[in-house]
Amino acid sequence: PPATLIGVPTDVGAGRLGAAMGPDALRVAQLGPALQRLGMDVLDIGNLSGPPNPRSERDPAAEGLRNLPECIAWNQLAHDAVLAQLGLGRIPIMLGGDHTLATGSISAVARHCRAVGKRLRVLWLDAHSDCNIPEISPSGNVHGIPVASLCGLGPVELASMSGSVPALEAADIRQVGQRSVDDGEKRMVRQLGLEVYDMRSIDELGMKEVMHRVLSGIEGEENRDVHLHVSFDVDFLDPEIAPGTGTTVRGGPSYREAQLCMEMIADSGRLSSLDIVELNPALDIRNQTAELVVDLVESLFGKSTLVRTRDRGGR
Ligand code: DIR
Ligand code: MN
Ligand code: MN
Ligand code: MN
Repeated sequence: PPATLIGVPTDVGAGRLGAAMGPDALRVAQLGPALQRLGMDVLDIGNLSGPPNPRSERDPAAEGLRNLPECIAWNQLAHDAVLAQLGLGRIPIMLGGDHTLATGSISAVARHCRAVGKRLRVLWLDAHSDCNIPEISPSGNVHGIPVASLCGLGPVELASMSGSVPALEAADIRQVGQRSVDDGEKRMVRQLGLEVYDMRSIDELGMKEVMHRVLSGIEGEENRDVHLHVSFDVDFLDPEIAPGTGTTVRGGPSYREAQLCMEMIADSGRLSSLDIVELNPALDIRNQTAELVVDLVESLFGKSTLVRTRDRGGR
């Protein structure tokens, strides 16, 4: 399938500076050529150009959400770029940039699905739940609210970006890997009815069973009308293997668990759009996190050690 790399160099939604350098770190780590080696047609359209970050990370938290106008502008740019690529029949791959951009990208995906009659499933791979709203956010950072925005809550400019509020139903989302959820956010997870496979679920069930559940109802011929979007926050990964991100939380998926997660998504055959977010080269060690992400994204697009049959033993 043809894919398009879209650089979204923004850190206006994050508490720390540096995620704006993420797109170039992924290019230095050879994301495009790696996907081409898998036989994919890959086009890199470069970076979107949006408003700069008006504040330093030492500024005190503003009233309400930090940099909201800039976040809205970046999301609109991401939305428009993703919608255009989907219209061309290509898989948009967002090179972030902080996680605020997912409101724009997924709003475009939701709009596209509505237009062409596809069902949407979103996998949210993240140490966090990202369903804060302005009233409960302890940080005021917009990268902590995209799930709530997509579910119709919070600033209307973000909540309405898909052309309909809410952009999607909480039932369309599956979250995997959570281990840091703010107090008010815990209530929001329940209120929205989000299906969350936190680290305890992964410990108890194993990554294989978690991914089996998360992908249920989208695999097979009868589900060819499903558009699967993966929103991959790099802090999903254990910080021992992925230090290059702004809000690390210990106790995340290991290298092998992350590989299995990606391989099982690839096996579903439904992956149709992707966000890679929160990579922060200023915090990385010799680009190792970017290189790890490229390795995992290769698996996400079907790289595997052996040629495997459709019947994946034990399922
Ligand atoms: C925190 C951190 N819950 C917040 N969120 C992050 O700022 O709302 N999400 N880092 O990925
Ligand atoms: Mn996130
Ligand atoms: Mn996160
Ligand atoms: Mn089954």
